[in-house]
Amino acid sequence: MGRLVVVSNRLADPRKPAAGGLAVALGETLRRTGGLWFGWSGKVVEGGTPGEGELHVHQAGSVTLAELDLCQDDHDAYYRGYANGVLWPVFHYRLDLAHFESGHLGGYRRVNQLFARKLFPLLKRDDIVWIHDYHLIPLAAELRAMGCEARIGFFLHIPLPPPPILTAIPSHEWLMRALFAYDLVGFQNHADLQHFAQYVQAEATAEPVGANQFRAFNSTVHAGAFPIGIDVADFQRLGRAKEARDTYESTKAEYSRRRLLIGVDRLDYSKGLPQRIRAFRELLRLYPENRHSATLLQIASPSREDVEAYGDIQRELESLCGSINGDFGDFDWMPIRYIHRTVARKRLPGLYRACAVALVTPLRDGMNLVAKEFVAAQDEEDPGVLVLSRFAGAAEQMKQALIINPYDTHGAAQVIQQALQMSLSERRERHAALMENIREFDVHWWCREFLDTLRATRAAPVAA
Ligand code: ADQ
Repeated sequence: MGRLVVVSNRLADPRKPAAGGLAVALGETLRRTGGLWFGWSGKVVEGGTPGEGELHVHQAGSVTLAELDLCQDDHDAYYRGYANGVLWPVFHYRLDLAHFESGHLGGYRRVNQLFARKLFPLLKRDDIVWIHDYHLIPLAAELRAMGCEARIGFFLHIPLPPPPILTAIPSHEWLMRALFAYDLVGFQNHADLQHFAQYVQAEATAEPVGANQFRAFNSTVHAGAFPIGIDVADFQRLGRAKEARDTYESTKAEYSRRRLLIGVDRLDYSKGLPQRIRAFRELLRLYPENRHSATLLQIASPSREDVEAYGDIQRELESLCGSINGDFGDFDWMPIRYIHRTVARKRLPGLYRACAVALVTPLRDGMNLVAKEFVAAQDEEDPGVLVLSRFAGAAEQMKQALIINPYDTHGAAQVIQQALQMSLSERRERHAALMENIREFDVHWWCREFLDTLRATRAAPVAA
C-alpha cells in the first residue's frame, strides 16, 4: 500500500493533547502507513521574498513533518486576503463580506505554487496524497503541471455554495477547473455535492459519466459526500479523566440552582452568535420563568483577528451581551456569561456534560463538530438536548436534534424552551439515536471511507 501524504494549511502535532479529532485520526493513519504531513509552519518571515520560503523537515516517530515558512506579503495575500477574505465568506454565503482584490488572488496562486515546488521533490510515485481545505484548492493542478502522477484527493471542510453565489467570485472558473486535477473531491454532505454537480453542469457543461463522476476541462473527477465525525471513544475517555470530572463538579456546584445552556465556537460570523444571543433574549422575554434560572454560557475562542469582519462581530457580541445582562440581570443572576477565550480541550467534555442544552446555531457550517462533541459527552441516563441549526452540515445526519432556523428569533426561542422542558424519556430516546449515528460515522470511518474511495478511483489522465 502506498504511503499517505497529508497536506493542510497548518499541521497539528498528532501527539499533543490539544490536537482535535482530525489531527488524531490523520496522525493515526499516517503512523500506520508511515507518512508525511506537509503544511505552513505558522511562521511569517518579515521582509522575505514572495514565492519563497524555508522548509523544515523533521521526524516524529514514523511520520515526517515538513513545515514551510511564508513571507509576510505571501501570508497576507494568500491567507488573510484570498483564503479568508474571499473563499471563507463566499463559501459561507456571505458575499457582503468578501473583498475581491486581484493581488490577493496572485498571492494565493503564488503560495500554492510554492507548496507544490517544495512538496513535489518529497513525493514518491505510489504515494496517496490527501489535500485539505480551501487554502489549497489549486495545489493538485500545480503538482500535475510539474508532472506529478500520484493519486491525489481533496476534502473541502467548509460548505460549497450553489452556482448563483459561487459565480460571484471573479476567478470561479479557474478555481473550479482546479478541482478537476484531483482524482477524488470530497464534500461534507450531499447538499454541497449537489452544488458541485450543478456548477459543473451549468458552467462547464460537464456530464456525469458515472455515479458521482464528472467529465469537464478534459479530465474526469470523482466526487462524494464524506461527513466528518469525531473520535467518540477518545472524547469519552477524555470525559472520564480528572480535568473533565473536576470541571463538571465545579460547574455544577457554581450553577447549582440554574439550568445551563452552552455555546462553544470560534468567534466567527458564520457561527450565528448574535442571532443566538437574540434568540436567548427572546426566550427570557417570552418565557419569564427562565429569568433567574437559565444561564447561557457562551465561549468564543479568538480567531483571525487580523481580518476586519472578525473585529466587527466581536464588538457586536460584546454590546449585545452587555445590553441583555443590563436589561435582565439581577444582583444574584446574570443571563449571559460571555467568555472570549479558548477552553482547554481536557475540560470541554465536563463543561458539555454540566449543561442542559447546547446551542449549535451557525448561519452556515461545513459540518460543526461541537454538535457531535456535546452528544458524546452526555450522561446517557440524564442527557442534555442539542439544538441545531438547519444550516449546519451536521443537520443532514443529526435528525434527532431539535432543528432550528437561526434567522427566526421567535421560532428559535420557542424551540429552546421545548429543549429546556423536554421529558427525560424523550431526551434519552433522542440522545441514544444521535449517539448511534456519531459512533457509526466517527472520524475513523471518515478517514477510511475517503482513503478507500480514493484508492479505488483512478480518473482518466489529467491535462495539467
Ligand atoms: P471550525 O469552523 O473550526 O472547523 P468546528 O467543526 O465547530 O468548526 O470545530 C471546532 C473545534 O474547535 C471543535 O473541536 C471545538 O471543540 C473546538 N473549539 C471551538 N471553539 C472552542 C473554544 N472556545 N474553546 C475550545 N475549543 C473550541 C471547520 C469547519 C467545520 C467542520 C470542521 C471539520 O468550519 O464546519 O466541522 O472544519 O471539518
